[in-house]
Amino acid sequence: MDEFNKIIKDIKSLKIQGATNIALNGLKAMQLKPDYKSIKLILKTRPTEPCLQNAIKYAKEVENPKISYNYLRNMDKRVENIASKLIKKNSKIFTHCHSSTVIGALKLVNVKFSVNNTETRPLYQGRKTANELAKMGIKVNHYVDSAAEDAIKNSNIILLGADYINSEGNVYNKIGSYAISELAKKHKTPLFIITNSWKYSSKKLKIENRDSKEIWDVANKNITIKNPAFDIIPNKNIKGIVSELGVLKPKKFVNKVKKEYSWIK
Ligand code: RUB
Repeated sequence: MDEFNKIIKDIKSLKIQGATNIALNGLKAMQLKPDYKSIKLILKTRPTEPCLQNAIKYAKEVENPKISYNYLRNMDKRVENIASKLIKKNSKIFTHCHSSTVIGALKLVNVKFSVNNTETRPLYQGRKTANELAKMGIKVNHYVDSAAEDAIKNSNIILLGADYINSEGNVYNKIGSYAISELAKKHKTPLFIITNSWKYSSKKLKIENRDSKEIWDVANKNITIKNPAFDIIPNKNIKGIVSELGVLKPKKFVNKVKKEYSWIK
């Protein structure tokens, strides 16, 4: 299999996952095959990913995927730097799934803290998060998804990534994020979204429904497996969106993105 098709396959299977990594690898694929049909194929890999869509749009505008790639990486470095400052000594941080931006921010924190995280069924991206943090010497308490309330009760801040932020400032992230945000509200635990602003889109994107086999390869006509990849965190459950534009309330974030990046539709 050539390198282009391997990237496509790895994004589709979630070997490459997380909005930022999907966009960066999408740009690598675009560099290999910049023709119209190949770009269409790249965009189709994960339909609920504005970061990929915006990164490709920018690459087309500047006629160079590498420039877009570097822009996105630098933007994420700025986000991580700002987010790392939210963490106080002995913080107990809750996170879900695997966000490279959240992990990048935690890498920069130089006070002691611990992490509570959920395994993230069906594909266990939470294990990836736990392993990466543990390798950095960070103590992790790892929970099944249904123990999210316990994990949140034992946390004093919640950091989640984002896949898509819509024009109301509602945030689409890995399935389970909505329930987490409701628990955050119930326990008065501040929830921050750590993200670059290319996750924004004013378009109405559908939530991707993934292969049922990821959950259970069962053959029974009376059982239908539902496998939505994401759900929606309402803006009112979000304390702040931390991006390269600063720490902002969701609606202010949207207004600022519209001003800074008028080409993002
Ligand atoms: C990953 C996920 C991450 C966001 C942000 O879902 O929900 O929180 O994509 O990631 P999936 P990042 O595993 O289905 O891709 O901060 O790396 O952009």
